[in-house]
Amino acid sequence: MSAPQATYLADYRPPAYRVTHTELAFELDPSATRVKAGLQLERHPEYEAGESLWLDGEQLKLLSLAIDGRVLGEHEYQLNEQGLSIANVPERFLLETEVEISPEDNTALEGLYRSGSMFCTQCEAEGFRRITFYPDRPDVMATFSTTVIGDATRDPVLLSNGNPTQRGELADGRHFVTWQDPHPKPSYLFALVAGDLHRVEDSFTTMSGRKVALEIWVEKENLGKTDHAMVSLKHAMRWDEQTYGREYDLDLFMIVAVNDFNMGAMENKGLNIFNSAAVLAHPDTATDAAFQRVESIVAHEYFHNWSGNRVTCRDWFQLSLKEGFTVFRDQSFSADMNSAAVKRIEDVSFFRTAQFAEDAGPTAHPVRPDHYIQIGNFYTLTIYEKGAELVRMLYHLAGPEAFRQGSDLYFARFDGQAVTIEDFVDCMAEASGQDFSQFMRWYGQAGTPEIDAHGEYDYANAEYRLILRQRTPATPGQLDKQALHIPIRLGLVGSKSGSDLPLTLGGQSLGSESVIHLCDDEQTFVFTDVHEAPVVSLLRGQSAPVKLHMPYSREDLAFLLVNDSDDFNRWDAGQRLSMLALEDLIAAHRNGVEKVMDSRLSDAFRQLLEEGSGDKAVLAEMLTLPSEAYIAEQQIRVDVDAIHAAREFVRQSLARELRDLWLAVYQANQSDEPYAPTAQQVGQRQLKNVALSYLMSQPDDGVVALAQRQFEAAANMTDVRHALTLLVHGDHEAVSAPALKAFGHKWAHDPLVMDQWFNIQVTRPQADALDRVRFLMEHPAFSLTNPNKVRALIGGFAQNRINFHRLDGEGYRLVADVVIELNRLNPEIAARIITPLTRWQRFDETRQALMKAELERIQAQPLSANVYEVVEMALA
Ligand code: B3K
Ligand code: ZN
Repeated sequence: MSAPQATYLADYRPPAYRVTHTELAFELDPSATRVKAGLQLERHPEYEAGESLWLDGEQLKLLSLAIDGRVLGEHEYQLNEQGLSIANVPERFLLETEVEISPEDNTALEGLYRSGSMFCTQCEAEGFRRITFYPDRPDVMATFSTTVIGDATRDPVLLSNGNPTQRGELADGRHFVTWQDPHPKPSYLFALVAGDLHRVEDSFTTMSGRKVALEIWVEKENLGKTDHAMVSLKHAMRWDEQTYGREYDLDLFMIVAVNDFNMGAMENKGLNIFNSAAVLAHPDTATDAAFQRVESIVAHEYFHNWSGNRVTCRDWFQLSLKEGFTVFRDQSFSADMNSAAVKRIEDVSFFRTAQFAEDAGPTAHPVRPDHYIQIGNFYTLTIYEKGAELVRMLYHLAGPEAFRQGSDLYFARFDGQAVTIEDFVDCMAEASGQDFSQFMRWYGQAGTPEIDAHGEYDYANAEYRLILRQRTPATPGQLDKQALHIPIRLGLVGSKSGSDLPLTLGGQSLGSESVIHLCDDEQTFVFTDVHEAPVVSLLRGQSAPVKLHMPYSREDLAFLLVNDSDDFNRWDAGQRLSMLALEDLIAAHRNGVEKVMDSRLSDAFRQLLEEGSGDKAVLAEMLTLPSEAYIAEQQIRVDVDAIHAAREFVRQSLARELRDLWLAVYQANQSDEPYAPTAQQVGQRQLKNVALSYLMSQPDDGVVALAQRQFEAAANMTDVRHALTLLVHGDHEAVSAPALKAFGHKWAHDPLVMDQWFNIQVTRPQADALDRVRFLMEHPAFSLTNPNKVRALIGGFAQNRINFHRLDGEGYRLVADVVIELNRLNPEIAARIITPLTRWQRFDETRQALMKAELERIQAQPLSANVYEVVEMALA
């Protein structure tokens, strides 16, 4: 096998031929689907006559090929594994092809495939080339007309993009529907779904008074689980009108739920296809977190209709143009629908853990990479989450009004076009009158910038000097980094008054909170007229995706935890205070010294519990310790065992010392209100369950009985699952074994609940977790071809830090075995499941050697381009 080739941003050239219109006809059959395509092609003015035509095509059986009605002989074109080239083509012509494909053999879940008895598609990024020969690149935008022919009994429902214009019966029990999509789109937004589906209908009246039909299509047994997605969709449609002035543009918007799906969902024009886990929700089967995920993903895909579909990417290097912007949009939407502070805390703790780790590892890449082997590997946290942080910084730099003007300009200027990240940022610069040229470096430079901060208060002159230094660590292929434009939102909190002091900088009054701009390697900011010793509250709301090093004392942190006017920074102060205590305990564990709990941390927690707080969800977040993964991210050399031991020690100390308070909180937050996923209810459940977690880390019979009662009596999955998890993750076999069994029995028919059942078992800290994974892989509800199952069981296990990192290497071996198996079946999922192994350099020598050996074992196999690329990067 020859090594897969890289594609470079610098090599971009416009397509030689554009498609102005595409006519498709599918004759569906599980093993032999026929696809006829008619493409109206036209030479791009930049190219000379005689330029040959290239069409992408993979795993297609070519049956016929004609130009302007004339069938081409075999010598008139060249066919290889990647596609088809034709040398002498006219300036404008009709190309007709017919191919055969086999959906049932498609386990990669890209192109046209089967999920259960349905036919469905996934074309982003390069799946359309597995359906027909086509210039499968986002800068080729065409109108589509699609006729789907299926068996009337097997496929009563036949869907594609746009509006249905014709339907009818055919001979042999077949029928057809023709769909017209009037909006020019790239091939990656094409979709087709067929099967025995049932619809839930609603409608939405747009701001200009047009009535849009809304349909959610599911398999019959899921008909009761669509309400939340429908409500979320209508909220998202209204929000996009109010916030961005964007109105929906077809008469019909459809969502389909599919069980086998590589990602969360896909924004195909007018026909979004969803992983069933990202659209179905019912209080009995889905947790609060799942409800919130449905709301945000439904919104995300809907928002793509403008940020991605109407205005799309010129090439896949610009992926963050649509993803970063759309994540920012869905985050803002969720913040408006729920508690904004909690949403920010959740998003930041996620990206500080997972995206920072990616940016510090061997697969680190810029938000706009300059090369890739498999674009499917670049749907990453960096493209999505860091990309969203860059848009968030632009939003704050421009200010809300100019940002809105910039986005209006962007949508108006580039509607129907495929554009670049510069085009977007230029609109923001134009609308705000600001210069974002230095800011653009964020898109080209990988790695998380680190800021070393230091403050001095000069009492005599009433001055506070803040010294900031920035550095971005070297990343693979990028050794030297340039200074970035880093906006830092801050306040000075009076150490006596506990309130924000007025800020004066360079003689200018800035109010009680401001943003300073760190653009050089080092800068000093002198605040004058500071008449009280301040504690600086830096990087409020995580105003930039950076690591901030500030030598806060524990007293300062305890002070900010109580007094900061910014909820996010109160939470962050608590996290920092916990980290200081944890670092001491990690050192003690390593040195074999007795562990002593930091009383300042217990006091801070006691104060939080006694005072309560307006927002229960914020309080719950403040009472939650940094995760083991986050703690690991703060260490140069990760000590898996010491981290686990230290964190457990803190949890148990807090449980013991504050037992009565936890119990009081647990009892005060019971409720018999009917379930609703409102911010208020979610916060209350979260707080109650945090209290139960602490109680269960120092359990007695009474506490175990509480958890057992919650498991048995709760009327919603959030509480049931939480109680079951605590029972299974503790040593309460006598209670947990029957509970687990009863749960598995009760929900055996529901794949999404069984995923949770798998996940709970393989994330338990006990040493038998690995045996359970092996055992559960044989369970009838498990399947290696279903990505949700693989994520729940194998992905879940890889998050189980102490067991995945077992010193006998068996955890690594198990994951590598699965990668090798999945490499054949589903390369995209294989390349994702391998991620934890790629972080080998962060661990001790023994673990490094074990992880590396597994990567080398994978490398020695015949590999898909996806897995090949990741393994090469990891071992480079
Ligand atoms: N745009 C899709 C990504 C699908 C890519 C799969 N290889 C999901 C989303 O971001 O909305
Ligand atoms: Zn997206």
